[in-house]
Order: sequence, then C-alpha cells, then structure tokens
Amino acid sequence: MTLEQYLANTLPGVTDIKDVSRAFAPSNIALCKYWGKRQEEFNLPVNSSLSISLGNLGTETSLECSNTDILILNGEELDSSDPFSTRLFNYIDLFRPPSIKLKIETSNTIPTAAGLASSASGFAAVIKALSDLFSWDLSDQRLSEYARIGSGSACRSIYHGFVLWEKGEKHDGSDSFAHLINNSWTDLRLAILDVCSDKKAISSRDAMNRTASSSPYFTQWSDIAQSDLALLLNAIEEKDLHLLMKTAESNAMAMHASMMAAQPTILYFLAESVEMMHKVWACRSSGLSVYFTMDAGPNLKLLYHKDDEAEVLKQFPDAISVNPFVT
Ligand code: 2P0
Repeated sequence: MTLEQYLANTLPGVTDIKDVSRAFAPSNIALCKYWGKRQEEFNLPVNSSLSISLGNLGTETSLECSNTDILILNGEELDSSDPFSTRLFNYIDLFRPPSIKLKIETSNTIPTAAGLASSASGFAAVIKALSDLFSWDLSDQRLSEYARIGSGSACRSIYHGFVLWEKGEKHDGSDSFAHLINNSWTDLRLAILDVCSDKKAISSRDAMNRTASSSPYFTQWSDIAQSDLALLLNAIEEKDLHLLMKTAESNAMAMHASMMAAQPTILYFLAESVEMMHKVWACRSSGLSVYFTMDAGPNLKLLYHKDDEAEVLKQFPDAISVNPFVT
C-alpha cells in the first residue's frame, strides 16, 4: 500500500474548516533510541523506542487559512525554497485539500541555547493543529501515526511523560504508534549540556539509513535496543531510577557504536562531548548519581534524581535543567 492510499483510507473528509487553530507539542528525549527503519516512506522503525517528553519545552504552532502559503519560524518568515519549508508543506499537502492555503506560525519554546530544536515536536504540533483546523478530533493514536509520517520520533511528541513507540509489524504502519506508559513517577530530571549548536554534518535521517545499510553492528544494535527496552519498562514499573539512567546511557553508547562502524563512519562526538562524558563518570565515581544520553549530535543530556539537581548544576553550571513533568 502506498502512503497516499493509506491516507485516503484513514483520513476523515474536510467539511468544517475553522479560521484558525493552535497546538503545542513537547520535545522528547529517547531513553531507548529509534535508530534504523524497516520502511522509509512511512518511517517504520526496526526497533521500538521509549522517550520522556520535555514538559513545556517544545513547539507551538498556529494555522490560519490564507490566500497563499506562508511559514513563520520563530518570528521570521521563511522563503518557500527553504528546505524546512519545503519539507513541512510537502507533509501538510498529504492532509489538506489542495485549495486550502495556510499561514503557519511556529515557534520553539525550548531555549535556542539548548541546541535542541527538533523536527519531532514540530511535526507533532502541526498535525495536532491540522486536526483541530479541520475539526477532525483525531484520537491520540491516530495523531501519533500521522506525526510519524512527518518524522519518526514525532509520534512520541503527541504525549507528555514516558512514551513507548511500538515498532509494529504491518506494512502500512497502522500498528506503529506511540502511547503513554505509567506517568505517576516523577523523580527523573534532565539537563541539557550544549556542546555545539552548529548544523550537523549529516542529518539523523541520513545517518540512521547509512548505519542500517552499512554497519556490521546494526543487527546487534537492534537486539540491544530490544533488551534495553525491557529493562527500561521494568525500571519504570519498579521505580528504579538507577536502572533507568544506567540503561539509557548504555543504550545511547550502543547506538553511537553502531554508527561509528558504518561506512563511511559517523561520529557525532566532539572533543568536548567526550570531556563531558568523563566528567559525568568522575562525578559518579565520587558518589553523584548522574548519567547521560546523547542523540544524533554532540550535546549531552544529563539524567539524575530531582534531589540531586543542585549538586548536578554545581558540577555542570552551563547545563539547562528541565523538569519533564511540568506542563
Ligand atoms: C530518537 N533520533 O529516538 C533518535 C535518537 C536521533 C537519535 O529519532 O527520518 O528525525 O524523520 O524518522 O525522527 C531522529 O530521527 O528521523 C531520532 P526521521 P528522526 O530520538
């Protein structure tokens, strides 16, 4: 089945269009990473993944019917040839009647200094706003499926708290969506260590495809992801923060190991990333329970118990702390 056929079968009709709609979606950080696709058109993953959303840090998007398509990102109008604009409107074209033109205003509530502006919250916010604009009232499951089509990790940004993206088995992705898991445990805190916010040399999309197609460790990575996910779900169930943080750190390192073995190699670590890792490990040796995770970039995200926040920020004064449970 093609993407167009799948959408034709599942999208409600457009009968009632509001003038304006607004939506917010949080950024998310994976504790068990999504890395590798089994199908590209629908962004279907090889492995299930688990994330924590970043509370009130994410993307706010408003849509307004207009005579022509306009995209304003963080207060500045983007040229229609801008790659982000092209990608976003190509996505929106899948869902809107061709006669509908939109003025889109989208802004990130995450501090730019955190270097975390991600496509995940952007696509999640836009599909929520489209659902509202067309009075579709889509379920969270459907929103998550549709967000995934924009960007895989966007399917997790539909929710707050701990979120599990089930990889699913079907060709049309109808069983590949995210859902909430136990949300009543709020001890975890994060802090973002911005090592470098420059545009990366290789996008995460290209990097994961290259890893899947050329890394001899890719099969091991997906086996590790599966066993790490079980450990993380157990850690959440048992409220075992140490197990959660330890597993998240080793999962991130396993993902990076799989990409380092790709051809040509992919290395997102900068010298300062490695320096910060050693600092985290030194803190642990001296009794401070702090761990890290890393995504497709050089920045570290520290993980720790809320009671350790003051000490973590003393050790890492430039870190930007996030309470993922404040919404
Ligand atoms: C994650 N990342 O689980 C992993 C960890 C980056 C490292 O999901 O091609 O931008 O749009 O589906 O969602 C980044 O990948 O990729 C990502 P596409 P996406 O958060």
